[in-house]
Amino acid sequence: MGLATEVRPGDNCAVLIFVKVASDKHLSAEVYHSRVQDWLYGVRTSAPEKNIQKSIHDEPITEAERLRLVYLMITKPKNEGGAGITAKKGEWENVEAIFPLHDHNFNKAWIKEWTQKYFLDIRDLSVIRDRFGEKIAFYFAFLQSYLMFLCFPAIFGFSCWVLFGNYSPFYAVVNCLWCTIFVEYWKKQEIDLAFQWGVSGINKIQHARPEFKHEGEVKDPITLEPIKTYSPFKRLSRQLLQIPFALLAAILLGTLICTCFSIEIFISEVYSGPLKSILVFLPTVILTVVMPTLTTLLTGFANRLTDLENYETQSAHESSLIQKIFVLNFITSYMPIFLTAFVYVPFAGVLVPYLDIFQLTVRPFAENEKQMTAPKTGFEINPNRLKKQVIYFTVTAQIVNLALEVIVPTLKRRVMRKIKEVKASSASKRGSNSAVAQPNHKVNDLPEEHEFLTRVRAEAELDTYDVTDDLREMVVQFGYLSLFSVVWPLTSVSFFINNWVELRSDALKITMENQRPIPWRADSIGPWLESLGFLTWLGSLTSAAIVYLFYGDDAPETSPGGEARNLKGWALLLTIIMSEHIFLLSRWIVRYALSKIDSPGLQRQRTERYAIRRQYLDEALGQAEADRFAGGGIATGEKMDRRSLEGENHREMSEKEQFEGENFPWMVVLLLALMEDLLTMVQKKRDRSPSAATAPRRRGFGNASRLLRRPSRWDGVLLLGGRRARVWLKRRENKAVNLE
Ligand SMILES: [Ca+2]
Repeated sequence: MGLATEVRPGDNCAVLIFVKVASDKHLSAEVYHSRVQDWLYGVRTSAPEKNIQKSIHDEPITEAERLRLVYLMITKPKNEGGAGITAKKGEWENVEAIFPLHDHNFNKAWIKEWTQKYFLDIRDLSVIRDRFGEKIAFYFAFLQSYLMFLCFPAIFGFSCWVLFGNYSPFYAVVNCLWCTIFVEYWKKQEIDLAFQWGVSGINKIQHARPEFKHEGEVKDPITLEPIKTYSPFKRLSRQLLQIPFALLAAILLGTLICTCFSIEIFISEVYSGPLKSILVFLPTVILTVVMPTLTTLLTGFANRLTDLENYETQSAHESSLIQKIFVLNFITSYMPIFLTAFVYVPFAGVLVPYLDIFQLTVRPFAENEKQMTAPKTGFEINPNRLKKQVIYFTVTAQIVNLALEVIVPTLKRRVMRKIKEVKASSASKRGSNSAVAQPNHKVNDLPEEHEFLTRVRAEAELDTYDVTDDLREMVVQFGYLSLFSVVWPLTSVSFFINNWVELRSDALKITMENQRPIPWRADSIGPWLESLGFLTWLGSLTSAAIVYLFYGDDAPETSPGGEARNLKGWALLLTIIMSEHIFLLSRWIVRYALSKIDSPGLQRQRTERYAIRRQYLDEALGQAEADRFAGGGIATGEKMDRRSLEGENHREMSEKEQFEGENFPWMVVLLLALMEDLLTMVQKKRDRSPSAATAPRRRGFGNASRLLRRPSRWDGVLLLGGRRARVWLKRRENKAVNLE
């Protein structure tokens, strides 16, 4: 395979196998091969240099590229030229993990640099890209853009909070608009970064899933290679299982949340017996114990379901899993607030008396009946509950998350290491009579290797890093901003501070808490973009509903004041629908406005395309003619929007549009003349240099042949040769055009 290996003992009877590429030449060949593949799949606009050495010299191999290719060499199936090692699966189940090693000097410098600056710029991002791959770089780019975008709502939210208080309609409108602008901006930014990093359309290069089970094999009609197939109907029927899965998750999690919720209300607002101060924490305890267990269970179930769907490629598998994870997170994160806002506050007066069922459970604690029954007439809804809950989720929960993410794993690791040291020392004390005693590395290691090996053994103990978790965290957080921040406008201030820390703590997490991740490539943040769009849309509905329900709590005559008896269903519905339509309209406007803005990635793309056109035309027509064609007509077709970036179709379309119109006979003449010019020039050129014959010929016809795709009325004309066309035109006595 071209890989060199070294073997050393690891901890716990494990073996460490160090792998590297046997020679620089081999690595260059692999990198070159991958770059050519990128070009063939249209990921790169220009082909790499013919000479391998020169190509590598002009565009040095990044560390991410090298690590990724080595990883692929180890894991690719044997028929694709890899070693076919699949960790923990099949005949390789004894392989625990395959991971690259951290570059500690770089990590230290990197973290130090970050602590000294406030915001990251594009250069910092490209450093991440070169080290950890585009997939992780996209996460940091997203987090960075999100952080920058939070500046405005943080300031605006603060002033709104001071001036208008909570539930301000003005804040709701601006916030909703701001979320829309952010999502649309990020969509554009994502495309732009993909171009700058040369990964646009990377999804076309798929990595096969080793776990994929095929049903049959067919031959590809073009390449004649065997393709493994799986019945799409079977997959669809399994994908449909997602619906009962989502329902099941909603019911399970919903029941849990509802139960805890009602217990909490019962205890805090109805019950007045003994132990009240302790019992108040009961729902929190139930939630913290049962919720993670249930979530883990359901996530495992989602994993199994996605495995069952049996996708051919890694990316399809991943995006299907992400959709399920989003559904789970949506329920666990937002359901409590939804319940408070849309069930408890409007309907509590109706529902609370039914909470009497909990009397049975608290009966042993109560001294007399009076303490357990609700004072039905005097019951009052606690309007602060919603605000308290939002504050809990946007401040407390964020801090807890941060602690769970960074501090707890560090402590855990420290404790584990301590335990291991104690064990090892006691084992060595017991001496040689203990057969299972660990081999003492300190004795066996070569002195010059000892430090390095200790480091590697420590890294082998670490967890693997999954960027999906971090992205999920941010998307869920964005959801609170878009859905509920109208309840408490300071939400974005809290998020701004949290994310500033998050940006650094996540960098720290990758470098210290986890094994170095495989630097995968990606051209976006994946299906999370759709989740963001969905949350923004939903935000336009919930914000409107919340404002309608709660605005002007101080003046009950003018608003429904959040109580069921004052609610008018039709008015609520109208508010929501109006707000949604305004949202759709403003999203359209934002999209249109953003499509007019140029960006560095697009410029680079355009420059590259122009250079390619120039090169071809130069070869075909010579300097002067190339000047004429390379700019001119074609460039007007290059309006930069999403469509044109996603394919070449747009240019063709706009060229077609150019030839539409009443004066088409004139156009025909011009084009036929042009074609003939080209033909003669190509002919001359071919006579002079036989080697350049094929390329210019194809290129020379390029412009004209596209016209052939026009409707049938053109065919008659174009089938004629140049001379006969002239005769035909003369017959029509079109004297206005001078053909000679
Ligand atoms: Ca994080």
